[in-house]
Amino acid sequence: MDEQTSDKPAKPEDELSVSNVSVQTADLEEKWERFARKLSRTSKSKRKAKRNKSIWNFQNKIILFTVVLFIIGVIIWTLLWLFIVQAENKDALYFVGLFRVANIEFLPEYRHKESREFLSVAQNVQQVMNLVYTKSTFSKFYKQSIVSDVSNNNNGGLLVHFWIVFVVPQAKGQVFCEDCIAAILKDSIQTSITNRTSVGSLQGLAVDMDSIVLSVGLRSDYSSTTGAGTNCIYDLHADQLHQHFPLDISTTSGRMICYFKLIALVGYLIRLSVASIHIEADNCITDSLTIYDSLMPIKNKILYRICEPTNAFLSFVSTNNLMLVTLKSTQVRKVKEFHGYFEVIPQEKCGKAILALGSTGFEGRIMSPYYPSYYPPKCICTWTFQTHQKTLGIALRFHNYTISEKSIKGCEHGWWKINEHMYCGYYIDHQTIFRVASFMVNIEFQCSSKLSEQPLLVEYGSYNISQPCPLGSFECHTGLCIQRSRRCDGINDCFDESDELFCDVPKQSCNTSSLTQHPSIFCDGINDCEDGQDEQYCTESIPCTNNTFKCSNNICFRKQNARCDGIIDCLDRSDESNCSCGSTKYNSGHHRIVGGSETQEGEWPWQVSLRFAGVAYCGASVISKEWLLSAAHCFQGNRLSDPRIWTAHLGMRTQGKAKFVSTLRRIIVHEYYNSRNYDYDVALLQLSTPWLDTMRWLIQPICVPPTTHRVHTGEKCWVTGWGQRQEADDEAPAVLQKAEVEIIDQTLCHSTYGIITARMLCAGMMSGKRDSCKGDSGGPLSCRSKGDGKWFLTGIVSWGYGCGRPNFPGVYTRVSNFATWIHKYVPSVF
Ligand code: 4AZ
Repeated sequence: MDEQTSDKPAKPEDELSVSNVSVQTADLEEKWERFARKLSRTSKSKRKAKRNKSIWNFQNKIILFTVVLFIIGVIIWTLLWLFIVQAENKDALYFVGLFRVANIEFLPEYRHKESREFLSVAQNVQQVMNLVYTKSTFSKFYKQSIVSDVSNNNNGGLLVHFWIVFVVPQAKGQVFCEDCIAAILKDSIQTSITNRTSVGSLQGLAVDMDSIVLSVGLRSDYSSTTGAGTNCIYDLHADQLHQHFPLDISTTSGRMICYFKLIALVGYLIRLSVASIHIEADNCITDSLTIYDSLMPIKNKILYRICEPTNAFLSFVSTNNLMLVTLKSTQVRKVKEFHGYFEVIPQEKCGKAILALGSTGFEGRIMSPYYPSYYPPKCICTWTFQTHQKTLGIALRFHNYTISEKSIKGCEHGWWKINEHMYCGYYIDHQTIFRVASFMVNIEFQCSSKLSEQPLLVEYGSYNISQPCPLGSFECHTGLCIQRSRRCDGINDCFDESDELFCDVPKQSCNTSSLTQHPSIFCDGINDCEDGQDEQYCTESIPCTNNTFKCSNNICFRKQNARCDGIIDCLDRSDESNCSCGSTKYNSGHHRIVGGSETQEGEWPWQVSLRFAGVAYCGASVISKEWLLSAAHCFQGNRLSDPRIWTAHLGMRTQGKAKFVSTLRRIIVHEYYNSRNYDYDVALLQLSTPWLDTMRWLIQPICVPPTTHRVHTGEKCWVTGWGQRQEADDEAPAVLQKAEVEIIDQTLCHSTYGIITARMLCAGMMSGKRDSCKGDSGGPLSCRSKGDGKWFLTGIVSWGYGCGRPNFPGVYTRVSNFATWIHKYVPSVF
């Protein structure tokens, strides 16, 4: 290479020097030739040396060195990124948990993380955990255990909170289940049979097996609680009984993540009271307040989560002398704040022996533990009742709660053992009475939910076993006693409509006073009175004439165009409600096809298809620019309740051709939804993006019926959806289907199905054929008002026995029952 370089024309200065010599005289030629050869040799070696010198000069050396250094840097960085950064960020799995160590006494020094005592006990536990996991099947992936808290507790010894970190290749992440990691710990504990306690030896540590709780943790929680991830972490020790320790936080910008660790005196509990909270309402996706029954954010120890702003006063009680409250907000745009306090309270024993005095009537109250606070899980209460006479039984009046016989499925909201019979409890929106025909009653109540539950209030008293309700009264299915005259009067006095079932009785004889007492039967389109006077003066003659407008409360207004003129004439605003809903450019009356048929574009502009993870799963109805109404059962389950996985497809006839698609911002499932019998099967969905006015030809809201809205047996309505066309048909149609169905008599439906609550209505054909089916759930049952032709969302597809089977009509959520509930979240709808 060097040689070659030397034969090439050299630099211009060298050439110049040789040509200068070549123009000398001829006698000197020989000398010159020798000299020239010598010179050439010398100049060649000189050039070679010079060139070598020019390559290895200082400047080049620096450049070369920098390049080499750069290449080495790139290689090291790539290796680092591949082996360390990637492993840490993407594949680190964090588990957070706790256990009780029975053979170490708590020292006050353990409160200080830098103290020798804390470091010593933490190291001891960490070494034990290292031994356990390095010997386990996951040893290859085990990285470390970190003890984050050591506290005293009401069961004695130490409560140790820890993190376990694994570094796992992405493909193997799935095998790391919480139960597997906890099982390794539990399996390592040597318990002796003679001991008969749950405490065993874990490498010398006396660990209480029953105390072990472990769940997957978040990286953000790990770095915040073990490192310097947040500066908002407080250890708050409370040692004064019943003193209110304020807890207030407010932030206006940035990302907020705060941890309040509340620790009470040993033997006592913590009660957290929430006075107000202002956070984003989106199912705890961006903002949340979480209350844990531990000092670390352990998912399995969550007592309650608040996901929306509230000014309602709520309080929660721990099961031990500690509690963790976390307040998180990932995007603080508006002011986020929390106001409340915590206090130390004594533990309460629940239950007692009660002698029911008096002959009949309610005379005392029993309550859930720590009433009126939400009661914590793991409660057991026992009450024993005795009446004075064997002819008297015990009556229990449950407030907003009911009990019914336990099925094979477990109870979600508490189970009750009453004189050896088992019942499950359910929260509902009215009171119920349960009677036990025995003068001696033993009641055991056990909490069955993992979360804290709404406080329970039960009145008790004795009743006459041979005649539970006073003479002349009717006993509702809810156990309530109502005057016999209130039976079949069109008003749901029993709360479960049992007073309005089997009413195929002669019509009432009405007088002026009965009409004024029950205004809803007046001018409702049904002849309730034998002489028909309740429907007599409703349209043409005085007091309501063609020239007047009839408000919902049956008061007529002397104005012809009172409806939707922007001026409120009726006291109940009924002249200005439902003004921009329930109209379509189509009249479905012209498209009736027996057994279901394809719809036209824009025919059902409120119909929505809900897709879960991209797959059509349920239906819904548009009720405003940003709200939809659907069925609660569509959102039952961990993933199904996450609004981020759903998309709503609006203005669509053929699947995949939606005019407008939006993700969901929020899912509000009715708080009393009962997954056992589909009671309260309703959910409100808020769109992330409201649909625009420009889409109104294909998207329109349907009217939500007011509470007073009555459905009439035999009335024709339409059910629509992309659900299965037949029970056995797995394939769903691409084009929206419609079927005309009729409202079935509630008594008939009740006789068929047994449990038809006041929140349900039946529609279909008793002969079968026309019905909703799987996939239609959450979609609308649309009924057209005879008066103004507007469409009302009378029902929501809920359940049924099969599809289109004779005598088994579809069961729908009775929407008019939820008008107030809807109004609470969507005031603009009415
Ligand atoms: C369902 O599984 C379903 N025939 C919906 C409606 C009916 C039955 C089942 C009523 O979504």
